[in-house]
Amino acid sequence: MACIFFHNDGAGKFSDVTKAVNIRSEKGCVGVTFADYDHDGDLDLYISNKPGDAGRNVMWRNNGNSTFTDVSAETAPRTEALALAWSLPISTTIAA
Ligand SMILES: [Ca+2]
Repeated sequence: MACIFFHNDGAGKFSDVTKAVNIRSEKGCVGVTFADYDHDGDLDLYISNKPGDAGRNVMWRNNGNSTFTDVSAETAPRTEALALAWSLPISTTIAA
């Protein structure tokens, strides 16, 4: 199953913006995780794909302009893991 990126219009409707945000949809998508890995204030995206011939897992950097860039080669180890957990640096403070 391909990943589809939906935009919430704020009025209860969603639209498919997968191509507009530059997310390449690979077959076998099984999970997604959002986090701000580079601490620039924009949520980045990690997509886990089905292991095997379905495709590789991909780390997408949020460019801050409604598009994403594949930064897997620079950031994420090549893995066939089905899920990803993010951790915050110990020095990070979470506002209540
Ligand atoms: Ca970010």
